[in-house]
Amino acid sequence: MSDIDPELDSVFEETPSDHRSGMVAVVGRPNVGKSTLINRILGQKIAAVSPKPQTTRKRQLGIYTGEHVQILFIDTPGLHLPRHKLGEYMVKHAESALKDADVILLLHDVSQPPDRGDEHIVETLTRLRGDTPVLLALNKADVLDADKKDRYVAAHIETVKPAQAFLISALTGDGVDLLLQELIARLPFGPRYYPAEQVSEVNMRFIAAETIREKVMLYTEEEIPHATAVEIDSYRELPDQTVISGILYVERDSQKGILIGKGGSMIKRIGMEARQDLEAMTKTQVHLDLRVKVLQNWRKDARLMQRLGYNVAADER
Ligand SMILES: Nc1nc2c(ncn2[C@@H]2O[C@H](COP(=O)(O)OP(=O)(O)OP(=O)(O)O)[C@@H](O)[C@H]2O)c(=O)[nH]1
Ligand SMILES: [Mg+2]
Repeated sequence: MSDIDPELDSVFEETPSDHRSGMVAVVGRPNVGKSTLINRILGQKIAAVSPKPQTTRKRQLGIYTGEHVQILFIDTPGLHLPRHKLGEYMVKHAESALKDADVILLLHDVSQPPDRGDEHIVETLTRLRGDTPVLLALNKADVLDADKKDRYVAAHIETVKPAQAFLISALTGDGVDLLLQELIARLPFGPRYYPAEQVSEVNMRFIAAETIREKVMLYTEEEIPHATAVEIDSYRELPDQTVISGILYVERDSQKGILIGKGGSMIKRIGMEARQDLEAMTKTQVHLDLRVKVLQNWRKDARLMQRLGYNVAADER
């Protein structure tokens, strides 16, 4: 057997000499729009998005390929002060991305003035970034009041002191092209690591689980979105249909009742919305069967977390 994968070899061969590539870690507080921005740049949805903080739970690769560039975006969980093992795991994942990056893209919500939380992020960056340049994207410009604009922009820039700052809206796309051009200019020359068509590294099982979890984040309240984990126990691709069965784990009996809803109304809604998204993604008919189970306090138990795909030991880098 040859050491060189002939397909991989041909991918590298096509790379022109002025080709740039590298890793951009997208970091910031929860809910600032990191996943929305990556979905926007890639032109398709690879990451779960919701109005609730702490939607993203682990690092996730998003691959942007142009004729002369390949950017490996790392979507990260929001940096926050953890209250349980899952939170610690999430922050660890975000922090590890900083160490691997060629460029750090820090997102702030510019519609709010900077506060103590933003300063905490800057302290984390100072501690971990080494010599890596930090670009600041001031996101949610679409909801920034005109009379506050100059003041808030200046205050955020003063807090971070980035190499460069950009006013953008991940939601509308305003300012995103300019930001992308600057990110590209800052990457080193290097090969195309992944085939041009590939936008992420995760498999359909993970995407199915995240799609279901996103609906839980969207439609449930208080602790439930954060206390839910999704496990796909069966994923079968038949000629023109996909049969998926998933288990939603919560931490307590009371949460189970709410997640199921009156007469099953909540779990039915989650299932229906997730099924529609998955049908669009797989371009097949999808049969989705969901059950809800209790795993007492799984967010505080490293072993249970590991079972649910939050593998603390193996993911540490
Ligand atoms: N108005 C406005 N809303 C935005 C913008 N970008 C993101 N949002 C909204 O902000 C919320 C959070 O977006 P996410 O992309 O999930 O944020 P995140 O930073 O990935 O959050 P975590 O994964 O929890 O850390 C969602 O409701 C988005 O629709 C923007 O540019 N303008
Ligand atoms: Mg996110």
